[in-house]
Parts: sequence; structure tokens; C-alpha cells
Amino acid sequence: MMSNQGKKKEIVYEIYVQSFQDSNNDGIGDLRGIIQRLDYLQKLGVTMLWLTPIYQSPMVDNGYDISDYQTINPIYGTIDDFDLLVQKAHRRGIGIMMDLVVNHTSDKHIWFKKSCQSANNEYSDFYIWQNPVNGGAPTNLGSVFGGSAWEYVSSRNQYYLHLFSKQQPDLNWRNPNLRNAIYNVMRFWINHGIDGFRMDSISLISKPKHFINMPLSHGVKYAPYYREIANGSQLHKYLHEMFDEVLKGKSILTVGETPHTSIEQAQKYLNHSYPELDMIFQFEHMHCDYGEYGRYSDVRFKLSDLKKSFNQWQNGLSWNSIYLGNHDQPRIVSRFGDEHIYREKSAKMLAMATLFQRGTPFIYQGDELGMTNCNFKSIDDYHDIETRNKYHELIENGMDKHQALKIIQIKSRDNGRTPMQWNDSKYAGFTTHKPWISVNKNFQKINEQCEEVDSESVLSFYQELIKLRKNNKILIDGDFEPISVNDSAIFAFMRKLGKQMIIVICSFVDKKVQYNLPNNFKVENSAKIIGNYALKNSKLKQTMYLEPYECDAFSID
Ligand code: ISL
Ligand code: CA
Repeated sequence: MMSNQGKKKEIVYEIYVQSFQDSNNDGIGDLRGIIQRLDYLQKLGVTMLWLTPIYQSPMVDNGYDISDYQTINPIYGTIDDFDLLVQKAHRRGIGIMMDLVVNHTSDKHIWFKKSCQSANNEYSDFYIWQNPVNGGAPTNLGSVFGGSAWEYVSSRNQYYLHLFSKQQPDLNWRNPNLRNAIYNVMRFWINHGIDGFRMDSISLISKPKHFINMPLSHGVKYAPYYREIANGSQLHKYLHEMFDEVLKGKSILTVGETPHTSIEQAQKYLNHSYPELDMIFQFEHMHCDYGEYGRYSDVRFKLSDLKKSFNQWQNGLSWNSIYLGNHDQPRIVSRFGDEHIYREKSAKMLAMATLFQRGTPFIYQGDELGMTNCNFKSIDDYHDIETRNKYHELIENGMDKHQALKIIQIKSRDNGRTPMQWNDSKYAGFTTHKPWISVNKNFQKINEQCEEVDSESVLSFYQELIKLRKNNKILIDGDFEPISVNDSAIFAFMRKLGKQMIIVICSFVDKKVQYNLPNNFKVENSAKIIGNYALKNSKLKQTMYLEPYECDAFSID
């Protein structure tokens, strides 16, 4: 864990390794590809790279199913490539954050293979096994990716738990030997010089001793798991132990991915008298566009919900991660902005809305180019296990194929997983071979080469915002206060440090709007520090007229 001051300065960039840069033209991004792009990342200004899992894996869930925690998947390179990446990144002042996926392993992990063999060997209790009930699954618990969360194994005449796919059996954290094995994995990577861990699904590691049946809503076969499983009773005991055993006294930035965690629960992870993690990824604002079928519903977010969530979390925690996109989410410009006429304006606005909030910003690869959803025309073009399962589930529930595909197009996790668009050559400069997933059709218009030469580009705007954040203490240490909480078009807030203030105004609508600043601000002393319509609104005014998706930041001394 880092000193408080150190950690606050970080700007993290998530790399979806298989889609970032392919160095050997086999169609899959790799570690040497990342090395080739370090200059780009340095120029962008980010200080830490979170790499999605690069370990040995059968790739059922794109590497989130790990079969060996201490081996690099050969599709990505070797441990020597990894060491070289760490060394070269460090030389540029950039750290490396590993994805630690320890809620589950792959079913091809040696631990699981041994665990399946019998109920009385060293690995028998590394996973969660239960006896059949009435000749069937122990409970009606469902998996996140669809179907039952229990799978039968005849050699043990028992079921094992898998919250995700059946190829991802859940680990049993009650077993101290399992916990020690995980701590050893963490030490191994720390010894390779890494600077951080992003802990996958960490809110789910403490399972109940007794699993129960949950009431089912009409027509649904399996119960959602979160209510009984997230933030379980032993969770903080395990994370304290992990801190004492592995992280204490080390300069490691930690962020826990915590599905289904409230603000009160979040505070426990960040308890400063007994630290566990530096920050968490909360999900509340990711649920703003959930509907009848949960995430896979044809629903657009409401700004009022997004603002409410931002403001509440800012209010509830003095520091946390700030994000809108990642490899599990649609593209931010398609989801929260406008991917058509105002693509560039709204991509910039979303950048300001996140990078200027209080907390550690996480930028997802390609968002700095304003990359959009992929809108593939057929379900066969999608690779993600969740996308495919949910598509079939929607159809089984009676939806027509057209509508199901439409929902997949707006919500699929593959939206963020298409190759980085570096230039307008075939396959967008990502590779010269057919890539593992198709390139977005718009790569000739949206790519790094176009962005690079344009001082008004989305990329240039990100570079500017990052510079401002680094050079203005107020953007890091300043308090956060929401402004105009009831405005339905504008997300506005103030950062404050001593007498200095920065006012940030972000329009989330595709038309001109009038904005009335509350009258307690001394608008006379303001100066614009950055905005996405350079010539508009050069001063803060009591009444302002904002262009579509306009964003401005003003300082008041
Ligand atoms: O994306 C989700 C739903 O659509 C989340 O529920 C997601 O599955 C959850 O946040 C956990 O995500 C992480 O663990 C998964 C993996 O598939 C995701 O890519 C990862 O970010 C299982 O390891
Ligand atoms: Ca490759």
C-alpha cells in the first residue's frame, strides 16, 4: 500500500491486453505490444497500467479463468517480456498493476483437478463442495453468466459452486492453506517488481457456511446470488490478514472490485485505522441503465440517477476510484454521450466529468480516442461468454431476435474489447493478421494517428486534463461539493482548497441549454482553465448558455 499522498497522484490506465497492440502479428495483443506503446502512454500522462489477466488460462472468460497464477500465458509472451515491460515502464515513471483473480480459478487449475479427485486430499477443501439435495443441486442459486451456480462432479458425488461460468469454480477462503497459497502468488508478483493489484470480484470471496434457497420472481429459474454472498461475514478478516501477510509496508496500490457494495460497506474496506485496500470499484452508477432484464435491457441512463450516485459516493468516501468505463462495460461515449454528431464533444465532456472529480481516475483504453460501441451485425461476431449466454436467455424468455441483438449491441462487454484503433491501415494498426475479434468499422475515422496530429482532438484534450490534474493540487487534494443537484441537463461541481476554487460544468444533453449558477459564487474573479468549446463561455456568469455537451472548468481565486 502506498503513502496517502503517493496514491492520490496516480492516474490509472486499463489495458485489455489481447486488444491493445499485437507485436508478432498472430492477431492477439501481447506484452511486447505494450512495450511498443509506452511512449504513447507516457505522453498521455498516465502513471500506472492495470493489465487484465495475463496468466495461463483456457480463455473461457478471456483470462479471468486462471489455470496457473505464476505462468504468463504464451499468447502474451514470456516472464522475460514481463520483466522487460516492468523495467521499461518504470523508467518512464509508470507502474504496473496486476489483475488478481482469486474468487475463483479455472477448472483446469491443478488445484481444482486434485480437488475433484477425492474428499480427503490436500486440495479437497480448496473449493466449495456441497452434497446433492433431493438428488439435485444444493440450492437454486444462479450464476452471473446464466444457469445454475452449482455443477455436479461424479467422482465426489458432490456439487461445486461457480458464481461465474462452470469453468470458474469458486475458491474456499475458509481454508487457511488456500489463503496462504494466494498470498504466495501475490508475493511472487511483488518480487517481479509490480506496483499494484486490482482484485477481481473481491467482495465475493467470503461465502456463507450454509447456502439457502432464495425466493424466485415469476418465470425465473435461478436466484441472483448477491444478496446472500457479497460482503460475507469473514471478508474483512481475510483482507486484514492479506494486508498483514503481504501488503504491509510495501508500496503497492490496491483496488478491489466490489460488486454489490453499499457506501457503508465500502467504508469498511478503506478503514484508515486498519487499512485493507486503497480504493474500491463500486457499481452503483453502472446500474443507472438497468431495466426489466437487469443489465441486458434496452434502457438509457438518466442523468439524475448518475449525478445522484456520483454525489453520494463523493459524499460518503473521502477517496475512491473514479471510472465510467472498463472491459466489462459498453463504450462510455456511446453509453453516456453521443456516438454520432457530438462524439468528440461528449467524449471530452465525459473525460472532464471524471478526471476532475476527487479520487483516482481510471481511464479505459480507447476512451481517450473517443472509441465507440462496435455494433456488430450478428451474434456470431460477439465472443464474450456473458454476451452469448444472455442473448440466448433473452430469446428463451420470448424476445424476438432483432430486439435481443439490439440489446446486445448497446450493452455487450465486447463493445470495449475490440482492438485499439491506432491508424487507418487494415486492422487499424493493431495487427496485420486477422484479429481475435473484429475491429470496429469506424477505425478509418477514429484512430490514434488522426487524434495525434489534431490539437483539438479528444486525445489532446485528455492530455491537457491530465496535465492540469498533475499541476493543480486542488484537483487532487481539494474537497468536492456538488452544485445544482436538481438540474436535469448539467452535472456541476466545485473543487475547493483553502481560498481557491475550481468550478466544473458538464452538459449531458445534445442541445443548447441555459444554466443558472447559484448566486453565492463570485463570478467576477473567474478564469476559464479548459473547455471543449474554446471560444465560448470564457468567463463564469450567473446565467450561461451551453452548447451541446459543453464542458468548462473555471478557477476562482
Ligand atoms: O460485468 C458484469 C455484469 O455484466 C459484472 O457482474 C461482472 O461480472 C463482475 O463485475 C465481475 O467482473 C470481473 O470478474 C468476472 C470477469 O468476467 C470480469 O471480466 C471481471 O471484471 C469473472 O472473473
Ligand atoms: Ca501477439
